Amino acid sequence: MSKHLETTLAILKPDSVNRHLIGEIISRFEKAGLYVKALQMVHMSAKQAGEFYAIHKAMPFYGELVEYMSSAPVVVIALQGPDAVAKNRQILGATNPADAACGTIRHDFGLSIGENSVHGSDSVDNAKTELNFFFDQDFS
Ligand code: IDP
Ligand code: MG
Repeated sequence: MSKHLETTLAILKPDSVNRHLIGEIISRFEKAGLYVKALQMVHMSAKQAGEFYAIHKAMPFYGELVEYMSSAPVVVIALQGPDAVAKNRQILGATNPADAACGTIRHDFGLSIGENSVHGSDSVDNAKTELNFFFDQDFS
């Protein structure tokens, strides 16, 4: 099957920004053929972070996640490329850095299951919703 040009959302989480890994992580995306279409730095309020992660509201880690994601600025990026949604998830690796494959961002930089360096949309539909959360632009 041919590849689809897609746009997905990546968020460089506070642990990335605080450890000065912005450049290194964006470089990994660019080397993998995912291009930065839009980018902004945001310090989310707890309300915003709670809305963004509303899908996890019932999970035991929800409170911790919202507190963490609103603790410091993050870098929000619209990444575009062939099969960008799956590609981004592949480059990220498993949610828990301890389970992530060698060479993935979470393996190489993640500190814990919560502080796992980068968010990536998990489907084309969710990517659209998540991009709309931060950007006015239409990427389709
Ligand atoms: P994903 O980011 O790989 O899609 P999700 O299951 O959607 O993983 O969880 C969203 C985020 O919530 C994770 O990236 C991580 O930061 C946090 N998280 C997930 N599970 C746990 C946990 O068990 N403890 C603390 N934080 C968690
Ligand atoms: Mg997820």
